[in-house]
Amino acid sequence: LRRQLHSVGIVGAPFSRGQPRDGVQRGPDVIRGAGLVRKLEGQDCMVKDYGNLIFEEVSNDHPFGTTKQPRAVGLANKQVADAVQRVKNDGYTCVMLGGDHSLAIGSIHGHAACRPELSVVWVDAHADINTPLTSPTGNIHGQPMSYLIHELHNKIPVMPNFSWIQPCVTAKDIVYIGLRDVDPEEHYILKHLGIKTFSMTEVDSLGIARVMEQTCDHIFSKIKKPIHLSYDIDALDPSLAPATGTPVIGGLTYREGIYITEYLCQTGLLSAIDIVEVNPKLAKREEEAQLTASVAVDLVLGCFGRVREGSHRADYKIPEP
Ligand code: 5AB
Ligand code: MN
Ligand code: MN
Ligand code: MN
Repeated sequence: LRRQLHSVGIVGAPFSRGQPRDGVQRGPDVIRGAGLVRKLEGQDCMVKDYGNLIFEEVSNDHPFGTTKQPRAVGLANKQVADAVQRVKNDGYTCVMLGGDHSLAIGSIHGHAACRPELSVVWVDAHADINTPLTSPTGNIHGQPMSYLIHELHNKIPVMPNFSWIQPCVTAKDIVYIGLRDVDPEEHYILKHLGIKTFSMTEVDSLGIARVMEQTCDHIFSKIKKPIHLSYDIDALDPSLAPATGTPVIGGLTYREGIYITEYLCQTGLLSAIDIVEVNPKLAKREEEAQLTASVAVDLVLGCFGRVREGSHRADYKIPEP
């Protein structure tokens, strides 16, 4: 088996203002601390770590309607978009380590600036497609997709520090996997736009292998577009990923979670990846934080050629006595 070589550009986004819980800004450092770079290099990836972005405090960031901290979220996402664009222009597959899931706004926006024809695979317990006007919480981490979809453009109010955001994906180029906690308004939006979804019910009925076949049939129906994989760690069952802000029982198993990454890797079209919502501060014990971070690392490794059958270098020879 010949192993493909990958070049990986890592951007840390230590940001938490898209939701109320402290600690998710430590995600990038705990994921690195679980050996991300060393393990990627150990599977022959060429890795450049661009370090963490530095986000300024935003004062007087009062709610816009019910939407919380719009100025901080808008500004941070502009920085993420610029960083992702740079990583793509440097020729790497981009890995954005969050931080909360509001950061997908910037990550997908920056990616789309370099790859205008992309598809999005969103792996999450939640659909994160509330508009500012449907959101039951006002937390922007439950809204990122709504800002990015052309078909929702006329439903989005203009918010402070959001004016740079232009919709850049089409409803038919999006697939959801792992859904099990969708707000009624979000469910309407998903059905109304005809977005392809594989909730946990479909994962149960089809099995993850057929879910991934059908995912790729859907996103590659016409041309082979680059893939943006946005992976919320809460897609996984809370027994595997307890250190996260909005855990939901009944999630993906470790094997299903990893299978998604292995399958997308072998398409050769993975172009940018988000790993978000790892919050070590919400672990009940240190082991829970470690477990969540190490599972996050395994997801990234799966995206870059790790296969469970094992692998070897193309030039390997059995030593002779
Ligand atoms: B996450 C909820 N739908 O809009 C909302 O973790 C939860 O990035 C959003 O998927 C969960 O606040 C956001 C109730
Ligand atoms: Mn989620
Ligand atoms: Mn999410
Ligand atoms: Mn969450």
